[in-house]
Amino acid sequence: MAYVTARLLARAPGSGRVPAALLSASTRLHDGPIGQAEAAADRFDLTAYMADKARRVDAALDRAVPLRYPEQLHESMRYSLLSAGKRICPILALASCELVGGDEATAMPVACAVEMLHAVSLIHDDLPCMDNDDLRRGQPSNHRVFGEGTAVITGDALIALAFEHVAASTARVPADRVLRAVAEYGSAIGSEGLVAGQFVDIDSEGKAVGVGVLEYIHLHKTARLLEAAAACGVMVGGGGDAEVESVKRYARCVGQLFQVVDDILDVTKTTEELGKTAGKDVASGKTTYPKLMGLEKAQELAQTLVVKAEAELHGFDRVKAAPLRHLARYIADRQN
Ligand code: GRG
Repeated sequence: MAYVTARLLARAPGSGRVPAALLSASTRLHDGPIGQAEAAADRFDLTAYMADKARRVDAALDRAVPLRYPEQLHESMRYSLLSAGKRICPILALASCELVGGDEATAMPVACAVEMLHAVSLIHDDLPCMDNDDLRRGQPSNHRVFGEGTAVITGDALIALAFEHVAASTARVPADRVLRAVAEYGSAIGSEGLVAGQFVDIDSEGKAVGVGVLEYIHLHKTARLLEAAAACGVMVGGGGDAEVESVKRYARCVGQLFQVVDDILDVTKTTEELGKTAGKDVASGKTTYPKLMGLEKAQELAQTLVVKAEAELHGFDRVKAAPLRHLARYIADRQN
């Protein structure tokens, strides 16, 4: 989706980076000349940042789930949790903590917890009674390796561990903040969060749904967990209520953006370019943004969501906000 940044940010041809001088007014904190640190923030290397954070999250997840008795259950937990994902939720938690001046170690337990919850949602989503998918992250899905019963209780164990991990491993954070983070994750995955999105999705199968229902599904299935990750990062990092609300609105835009882009790629890319079956949504009759509003309007919606996401970061330090600003652009620009 190069057109998103091309139109929004007037990216210099061939540079692959956004020169500070070319940033649109909406992405600037102030109208004066920007300083060296801010110019560096605009040249931010998101790929290196994400690789570095993902490596540390993986090491922390590895420590959080040692292979102990009963071995097969813990092997199953580790199989899904440590498989190669993008780690967007945990990175969002760490970046949000650092946005408000907290350090990485403080947010690592909430970062690990959100990846555990994300892993549960993928394990359960792949089950024959749900999406019935045999492949996940390029390897056989959990139930194909460990069996359906083990896949279900692996999810149960990971949910319990996620909450235990936040409560027991978050260090040097006032207890009321940890408690708020626990409540945030509970609300994010519950019957008005992720589970609600999944329920409405299943319930809508085979029915003609409008934009309102489509949006409800994506805001609950995808955006809600991202919102919670960002919110918990700010909570343990010492941020105030207004900062929590800003990052939640940012993450909500990013979550919706992720889905709009997914739908657009399905109809604009080949199977080779995507690395998964292109045109699957159309073939299965799935309701998508391009189907409901047309490709051009869906592309406009993606652009609007990037602008809205970035606008939520305007009140924060530009340098500290660089990872989140570039993450939104990365999600808009991804090609597969
Ligand atoms: C109680 C946690 C819990 C869940 C039960 C099954 C279920 C309810 C919800 C399913 C939610 C679901 C599968 C949402 C999709 C979210 C999403 C955008 C997944 C795509 O993730 P990738 O492929 O992730 O971008 P990785 O981590 O592989 O990079």
